[in-house]
Amino acid sequence: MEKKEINGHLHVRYRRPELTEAELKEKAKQFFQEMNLRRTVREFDSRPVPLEVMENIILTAGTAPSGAHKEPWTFCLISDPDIKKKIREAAEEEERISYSQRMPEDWKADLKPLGTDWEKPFLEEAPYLIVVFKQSYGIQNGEKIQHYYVSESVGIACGLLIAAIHQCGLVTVTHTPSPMNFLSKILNRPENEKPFLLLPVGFAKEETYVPDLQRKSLEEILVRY
Ligand code: IYR
Repeated sequence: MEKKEINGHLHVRYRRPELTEAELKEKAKQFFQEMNLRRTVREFDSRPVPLEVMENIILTAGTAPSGAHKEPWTFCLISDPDIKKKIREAAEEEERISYSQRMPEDWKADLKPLGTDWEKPFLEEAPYLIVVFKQSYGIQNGEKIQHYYVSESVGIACGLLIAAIHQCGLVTVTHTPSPMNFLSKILNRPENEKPFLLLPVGFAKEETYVPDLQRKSLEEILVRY
């Protein structure tokens, strides 16, 4: 590998394949069409997923860019039915209060088309749960180390995680029970880690229906200068 010292730090030569214009257009279109098939799914099949697949999905999430390359994330992978049960029970307890007392009527009206409620059977039915934690700071040799743009970095990592889940034919739902501190307790996470996102992962149930949603058009999301 070609290496070079720049400002006293070793750098490695970086190259990407040179594509023709036609190949470039085709690749961009294909990737969009594939990602456009992604849907949030809340119903899971009991078919198991190999652990190796989950490990590669998490490795993919870990390729995300992060502030000063501090990689301020921890991914907890749960297959233990007892832990899944504990998480479901705690999440449903919070959600029951949210739906009955905390969420304003407007919010509940916005969720009507999605058909969500306080019940979260998917937290036990999916073969795996991934709980993503953001590290507000790091710990190295017992010393605190500064992390930067933590939510942005972990948010991007979750985007890659979701893309990786989708491209191997699996499904997920980005679940954010609120408040989420019960996850730190159940999973016994250290003080520097805060729960960020909970994602059940598995195959979609054989006959699954998702809301008939439309995405915004290019003209609605793109401003040309
Ligand atoms: N956290 C709740 C409510 C909820 C909120 C939004 I915004 C959603 O897009 C979906 C659900 C729940 O998980 O049901």
